[in-house]
Amino acid sequence: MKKIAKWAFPLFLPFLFFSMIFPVKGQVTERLVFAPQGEPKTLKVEFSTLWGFHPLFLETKVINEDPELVEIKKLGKKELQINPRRLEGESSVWIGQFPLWREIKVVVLPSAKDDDRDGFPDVAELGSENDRKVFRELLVDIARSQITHPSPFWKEKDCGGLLRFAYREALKRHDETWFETLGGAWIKGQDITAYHYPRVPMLGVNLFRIKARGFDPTTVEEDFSVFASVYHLLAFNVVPLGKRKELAEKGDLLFFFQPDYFEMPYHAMLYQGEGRVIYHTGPIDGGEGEVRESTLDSLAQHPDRKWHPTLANPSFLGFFRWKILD
Ligand SMILES: [Ca+2]
Repeated sequence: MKKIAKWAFPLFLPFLFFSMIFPVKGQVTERLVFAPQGEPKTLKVEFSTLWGFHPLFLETKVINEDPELVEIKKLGKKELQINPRRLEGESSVWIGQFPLWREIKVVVLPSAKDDDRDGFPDVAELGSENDRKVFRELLVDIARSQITHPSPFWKEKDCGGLLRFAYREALKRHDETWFETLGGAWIKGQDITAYHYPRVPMLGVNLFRIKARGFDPTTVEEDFSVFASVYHLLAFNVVPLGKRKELAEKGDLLFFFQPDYFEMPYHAMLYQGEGRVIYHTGPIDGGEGEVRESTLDSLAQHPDRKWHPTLANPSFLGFFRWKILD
């Protein structure tokens, strides 16, 4: 008996020590279901030792497999808050205390809400003032960068093509890879926070609406497209602001309708703010044309009156705002 005690005692101490440090039991909810932008959920994380209490010293580790789907905040030692963002989808969150890991399946249901009835799902619109500001600045900066550093990835060289390109690029995450693919010199820009192309809530890569009807999640593939002509941009992707320049902000658009140019009767320009515009000329004399900057004042002096951005010109349809900004 004495002999046993002799070797058991030195073993018992480390056992006691480790049994207070490492968990043998971990309990968390297995599945959480959210609506997009729904209320965050707080959940208890219960890890316990052989003795039934919370392990000493060890921190609870969290691995979030898809931070674009949900955000996670630690609230003290035993609680987590899971907050759905804007995307719909499924992922896993792993909660661990060495050597135990527990998986929580997280499901964020799609949201077909279109409260402002503009045909765009509200989750794909830019809800925060800061995101709208960042998007407007990126849109203009990206369009302007095409004057000096045309991107090899911009293929559709016309006025609508410039707008679609700048719009798509502005919604991306602007990391180093992005700068490289854009080509040329670039000052590091900001990102919008709501989501990042190509993971646009409900729409994915089909950014532009091409059909007139209310938002229907079952017909997204038919109603939205990666391509939209200038007519489609005008008809389904923007809201009118009127013809007075005081109503327009950086990143808004100007549209013209000139039925004489029967192949391309609609023309669009991007408003840079402070009376300046930027646009692609469309094909000129058999060439592909170019990106140009101008001002509302000099357009108003254009020899062809149909380009005058004035109240009196019926070919000038006015200023317009992207629906995701409205
Ligand atoms: Ca909407």
